[in-house]
Amino acid sequence: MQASFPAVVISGTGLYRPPHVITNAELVAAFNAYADLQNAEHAAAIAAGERQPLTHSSVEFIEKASGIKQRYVIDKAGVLDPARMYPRFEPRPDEQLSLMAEIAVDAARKALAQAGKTGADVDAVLCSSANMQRAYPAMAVEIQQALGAGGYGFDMNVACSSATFALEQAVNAVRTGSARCVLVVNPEITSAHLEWRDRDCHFIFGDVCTALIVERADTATGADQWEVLGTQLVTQFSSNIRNNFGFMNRAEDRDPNDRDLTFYQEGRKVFKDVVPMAAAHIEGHLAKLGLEPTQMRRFWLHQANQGMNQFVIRKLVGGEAGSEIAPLILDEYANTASAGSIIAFHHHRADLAAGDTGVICSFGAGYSIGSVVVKKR
Ligand code: CO8
Repeated sequence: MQASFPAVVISGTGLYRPPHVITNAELVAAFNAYADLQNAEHAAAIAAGERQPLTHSSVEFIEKASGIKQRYVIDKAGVLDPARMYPRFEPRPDEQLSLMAEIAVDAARKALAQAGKTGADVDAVLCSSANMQRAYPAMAVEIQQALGAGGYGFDMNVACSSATFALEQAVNAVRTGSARCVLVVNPEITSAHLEWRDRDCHFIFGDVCTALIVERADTATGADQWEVLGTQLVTQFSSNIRNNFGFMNRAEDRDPNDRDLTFYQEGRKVFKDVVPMAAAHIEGHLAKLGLEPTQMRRFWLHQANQGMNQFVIRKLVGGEAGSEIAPLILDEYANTASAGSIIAFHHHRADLAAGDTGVICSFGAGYSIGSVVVKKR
């Protein structure tokens, strides 16, 4: 006999958007100033053929290769300082809310307001992000306390798939009764893991935080409810997107500036791998639910690269990324790791009608792909 589970809905989303914008022109100017400084400092070694000069970046390349036009960041001055090239965050005392929890609480309050709930209604908090500010105590537990939530909280990391993987945990927790109302937050302070001094990737990421409320349909009172019809996750090991930063670095006598201690990738290989994997994953998931890609009103896809989404959506439905069927937000936000597909869902769902269906889908390091099929109630 098959167990019957209660219907589960996403009843609210929230977005924290940092106060500062860095345009591609500003980014490239800072990178080129940094490259000139480096080349001047190492002029003798370059002249002796012992070192390669750094080459300038270009706005045209960035827009053509990625579709990114700007990004939001929490600290702009540190990133654009050619003598620094990474953000500057003040350390906070243990008694003060940490930066990651602060942006998570901001996004969470907006999602709660949309769902017509307060922190006291929440009985599980999943803080799921590509990077955690500290090892412990869990960020989720700090966020739980700040919101006055009950139950339990834990952190998760599945890189750019952190949000969809957390959504599955949240849906299952509500379905099986271990929680009634779950807050999923994805604080992505990607500016701190990006190597802004590397021309190949300095344009990729932006900071943001998204939040989602997942609850039983019979407790939901918000005006905008999305029933979760199904979730499907897959992982397959690859080192093509990697960051070796970790708690053992000190014991390894590593230089904190070693290149592999921030984000690095084989971008071309990733691009080639993701398109067939993501399209097949979505198709397979929909088939299990007895649905066809062409029946979907919308695909809220991971936001890393315009061309990548173009290929995925053409393969699935013959449509265009950037159109109504697969909205793009990366021109404005850049790649915000796990938050990208959730930002797309946050900004681009109001025009759908009751009964309309769509797919939220992430693609990330791991590799990892997570899809969540939803239906407007
Ligand atoms: N300015 C000017 N020129 C540049 C610059 C720059 N900033 N950077 C590189 N170039 C030059 C290169 O030196 C190269 O020159 P040459 O041809 O003379 O050697 C030329 O431009 C082309 O360089 P690339 O081959 O590196 O450029 P690409 O066209 O591949 O574009 C991208 C680079 C945009 C990074 C692209 O590879 C990409 O987006 N790849 C997809 C991976 C991705 O999106 N990563 C983002 C982070 S990870 C993530 O979000 C998850 C992704 C999916 C995971 C998969 C799950 C299954």
